[in-house]
Amino acid sequence: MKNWILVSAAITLAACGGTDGQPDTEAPSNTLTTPSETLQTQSMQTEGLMTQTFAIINTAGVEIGDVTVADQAAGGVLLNLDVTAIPQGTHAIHFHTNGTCDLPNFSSAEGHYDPMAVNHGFDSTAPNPHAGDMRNFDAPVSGVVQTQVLNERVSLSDREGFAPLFDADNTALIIHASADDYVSQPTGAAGGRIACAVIAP
Ligand SMILES: [Cu+2]
Repeated sequence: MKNWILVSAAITLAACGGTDGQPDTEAPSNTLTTPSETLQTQSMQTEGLMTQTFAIINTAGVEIGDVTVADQAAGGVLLNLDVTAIPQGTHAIHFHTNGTCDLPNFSSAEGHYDPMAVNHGFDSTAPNPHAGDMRNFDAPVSGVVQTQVLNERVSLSDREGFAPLFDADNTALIIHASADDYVSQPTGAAGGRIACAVIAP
């Protein structure tokens, strides 16, 4: 009995599709799938914010934690930093240009991610800061750091108006030995590079 109802419904839809000149075989499926496809598209746009976690290594190549990068609805990304063995003190953290963490000094990541070619630092002369610039964080005696860092200028999902972290050569997250003074060009006098994460899809 159920089969009969389904078959008869299909025949009815096919007949409807044929009346406006469209092929009988395509019209019914279009009619049935269009509403759900529309809903899925809207859902993807609403939930288009990406979140991804990346491993962080030290200069010996040992994994010391990770960073979860999450697109924010208002724009930019929020970093959830979860690392160990960071020397006590204040440390600079930036996105750098190349998505590589070659040992032993991560110089392969090159300079700060700066697609707009502006000045480094929040306290420097405008236009500033680099897309990859972020506020320093503090490490306690234990070396265990669980903190959040905001970057209002970049995106994971290539959103218009925000520098894409996943560009042609991707990017790298670098933690430095010292604090960023937010003024010195082009690095903030942040010292050596002590940890690195490849930021790539
Ligand atoms: Cu840096």
